[in-house]
Amino acid sequence: PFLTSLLSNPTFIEGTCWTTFIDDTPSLFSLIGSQNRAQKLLLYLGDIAVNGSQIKGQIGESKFKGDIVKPVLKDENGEPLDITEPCKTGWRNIIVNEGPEAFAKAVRQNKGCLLMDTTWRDAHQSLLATRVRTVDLCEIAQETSHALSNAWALECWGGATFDVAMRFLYEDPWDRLRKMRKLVPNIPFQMLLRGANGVAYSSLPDNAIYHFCEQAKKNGMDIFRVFDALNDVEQLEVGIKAVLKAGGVAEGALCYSGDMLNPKKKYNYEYYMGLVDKIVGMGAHILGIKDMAGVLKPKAATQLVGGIRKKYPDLPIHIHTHDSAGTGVASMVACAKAGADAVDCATDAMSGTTSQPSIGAILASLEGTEHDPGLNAAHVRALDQYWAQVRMMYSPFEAWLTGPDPEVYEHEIPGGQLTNLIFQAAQQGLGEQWAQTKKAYVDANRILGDIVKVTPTSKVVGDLAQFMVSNGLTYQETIDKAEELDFPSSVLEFFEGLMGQPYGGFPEPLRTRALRDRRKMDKRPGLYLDPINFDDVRKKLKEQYGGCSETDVASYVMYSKVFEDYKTFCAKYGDLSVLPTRFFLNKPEVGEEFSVELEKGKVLILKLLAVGPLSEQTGQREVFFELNGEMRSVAVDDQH
Ligand code: 3PY
Ligand code: ZN
Repeated sequence: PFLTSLLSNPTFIEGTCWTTFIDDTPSLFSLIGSQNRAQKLLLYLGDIAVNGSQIKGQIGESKFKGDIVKPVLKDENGEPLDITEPCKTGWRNIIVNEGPEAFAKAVRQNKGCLLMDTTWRDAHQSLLATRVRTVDLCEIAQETSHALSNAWALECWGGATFDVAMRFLYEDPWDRLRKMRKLVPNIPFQMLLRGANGVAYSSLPDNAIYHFCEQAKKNGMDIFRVFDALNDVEQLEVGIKAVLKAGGVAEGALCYSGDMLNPKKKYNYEYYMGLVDKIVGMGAHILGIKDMAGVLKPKAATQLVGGIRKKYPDLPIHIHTHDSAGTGVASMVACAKAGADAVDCATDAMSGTTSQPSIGAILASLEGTEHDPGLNAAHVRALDQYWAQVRMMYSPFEAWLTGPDPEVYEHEIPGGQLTNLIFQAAQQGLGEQWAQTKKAYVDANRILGDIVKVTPTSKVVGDLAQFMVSNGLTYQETIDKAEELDFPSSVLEFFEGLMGQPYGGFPEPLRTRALRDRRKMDKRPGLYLDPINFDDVRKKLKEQYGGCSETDVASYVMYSKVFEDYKTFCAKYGDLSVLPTRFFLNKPEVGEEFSVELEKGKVLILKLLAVGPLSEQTGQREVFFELNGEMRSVAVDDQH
């Protein structure tokens, strides 16, 4: 290819080239680069053609096979809206031009209750195992920038999306953030930060959290919802301080658990109000209430939001919930009426059950009231037409939940985890075991001291529940035999104190019995960890990969092994984020033509021609493609 490129170069043909010609003509190499990329892409497509998709968690093929039809936004005269450029008006302008405090002030002055759309993060994390890819977000980004221009924010990053992007989708999460930002300059972006855990599952050194927030802010993030899975304020403070230092909008969130109106439950109104005081004292710009399991009923919501509003008239309040029990819309409407400034919801096709409540239903419920969110319902519906198709495309990751789970008030399993556990039970064909797991989850939570359950502590409870079911252990037996049992590692890490300190302390003597001679930390874990030496990390990555960006450094610090595996995958298959999802997840039909835009203006027209016979000697098959009109082939190991 290099020779072809050289021989067809006009300067070379003219004969006017001189000795620096090769150095001065980088396009020669870019051609080789794209030829290489094309070959790597064919290798991936060939692999799928022979072996099927290898994406973890995928069951079968997509139910949606055609091309996605893009919606058309119409103006008030029914004419198509010009969306060739992203919309320029929106709440982000205040954050960018005047800063976080001005944003907090402005949203307090706003009359209606604003909406945050979680479709780009929590909705797909809760319904589709976090598998929605960057291309599918970017494809609707420009329309979204217009349709949701008056939204509080798009929740689009952080939580599980960070590691899943690299781990299962072979994408760079930072690249996703930059691409989305370019297409949506007007709506604030919000992310989920797990306090001192960053976007990981246990604590990191403090300087890792500071570095991460600085990079997130620089690459386009605006609002950081910071929580700690045990509501441990010291852990929470690490995250809030890091966001403030980075110049972001800090939304300090309390995690709502149990039922504060039930006197038998551990977490009551006074407990939550105490947390609010501490969060405000840390300098958070916004107060978040994070109802991760969807157990905040309307009456409790009214009292809690009302109480906070009365005590802190200038504090913006933002509520997050899940619709697991089907009460999400009623609760969010109650929050709006009680004085919340913003509530969370998701596009209809990606809402309900373990996801957020429906945006359409909340809009209709608040329409014409003093809490009207100020969005164009027709435009919101237009976006939903797109998402209905995308959801079908990701059908291989569905847990096929059929309706609300009224038992959520008992087991308190967070939305995302509930889907995961159902998915696992269904995959193993263990319908009856699912009921057992839910019951064991309740027992496991009691054994651990009725803790707040959300990533990562929800995993501790889930792991203990599955451990009890698979070993046939009752509540009492688990406690009595603690000294002999080999508890799951997450349970031991929790007992060690690696996830912070639970409210009311660890259950004793269980903790001591389970830990045996392992350490016990009674202060926040960050105080025991050595700071990251960033220069060492930069040097290591440069040596290993010939170069590294500051966001690579942040990825490596958060998830070293996942980052290395991702780089190994890219070295083999290239950057697959440009491949349409249909062909990322499914084998192309023989003879069907499709295109992939490697980068702006570099489009490959592809066609699968045939899959060759199995070679007994090599165990491989040759797969034939047409690439921009030329025949190409790749040899693929047959894994059957
Ligand atoms: C996460 O931590 O990813 C969550 O969504 C918790 O609710
Ligand atoms: Zn959530």
